Amino acid sequence: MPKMLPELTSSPVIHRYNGGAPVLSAKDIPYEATCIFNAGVAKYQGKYVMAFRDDFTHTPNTAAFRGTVVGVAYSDDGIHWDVRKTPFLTPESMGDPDVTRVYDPRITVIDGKCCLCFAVDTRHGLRGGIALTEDFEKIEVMTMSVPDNRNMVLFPEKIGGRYVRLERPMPVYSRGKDRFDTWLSASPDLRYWGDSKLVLAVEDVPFANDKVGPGAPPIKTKDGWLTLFHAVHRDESRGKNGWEPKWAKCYSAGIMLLDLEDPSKVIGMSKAPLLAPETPWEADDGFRTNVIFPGGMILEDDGEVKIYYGASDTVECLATAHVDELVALCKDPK
Ligand code: M1P
Repeated sequence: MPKMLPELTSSPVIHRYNGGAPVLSAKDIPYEATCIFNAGVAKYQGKYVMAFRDDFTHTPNTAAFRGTVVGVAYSDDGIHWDVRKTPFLTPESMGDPDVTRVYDPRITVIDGKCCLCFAVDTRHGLRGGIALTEDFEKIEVMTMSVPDNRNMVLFPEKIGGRYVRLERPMPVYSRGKDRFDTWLSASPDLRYWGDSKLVLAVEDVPFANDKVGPGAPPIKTKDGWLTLFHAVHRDESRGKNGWEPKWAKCYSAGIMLLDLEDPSKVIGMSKAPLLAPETPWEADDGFRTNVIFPGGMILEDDGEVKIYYGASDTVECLATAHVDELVALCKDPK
């Protein structure tokens, strides 16, 4: 039986932009769109850039999705977005007939180069992809993992001379169904990955009983790599929560600090969620309610951290906190 938890709440250090109202949703998209969520966001070439997931269906409020694409939007302030007129990534644009879906993009700028991580469904399993792009029109795929693996995020600089990524492999036989942990791998060139190490296991997180996976690309602080993760709690008594007959999971965002030189070492972690589903967009309306899925984290010059997250697999929202308060949460032993 899954461990039962009281309803989760967000940390008091979190401020939701505009009371939690979305910064991007289907009404903003100039092509077919039903659910806009799980975006990656970065500052690139003087603007904020967002790559977002778009799941579309002809019939609102049903889970009968017809397809998924990744779109792109630009912003001067990280709040108001101009959406490019055509999608960026589609299954067809991946150039591999085995690919059926591409989604959940993350963006990391490394040495001025824009690196994307994304999940790829194929007819032979779920793969994690990493690609370079200069213009968010063309991509150069650097690597595709073996199945099943996804939720990859890249650190924004080489560590010990190597690129480093966090990832969430999905070992269904050996670990028990849907019990997945966060791992780390390193690469000399973004193509060849290895030296894999376990970083964070489900049982290390008091508010998860199902799986934990990487959120946004980490940001560097003097105390360590500040890192968001998604934490999933399953409770079969939850029943209908959204458009499906049953949805028993609750996704919240956790935060931890990883060692600057060896980021496989967790050196601090908040014992409570940073962001838990509370507002109507997060807990009441949408495809799968009770889902917070963080994918973007930007440190501003004044210490504000912008945190972008998908809410209820339906809209994209923004919350902020001060970097010192986030670090303090990770160091608090309570
Ligand atoms: O519906 C919640 C999430 O479900 C999937 O994630 P996971 O790998 O945890 O099963 C993904 O489709 C994710 O995008 C989605 O938010």
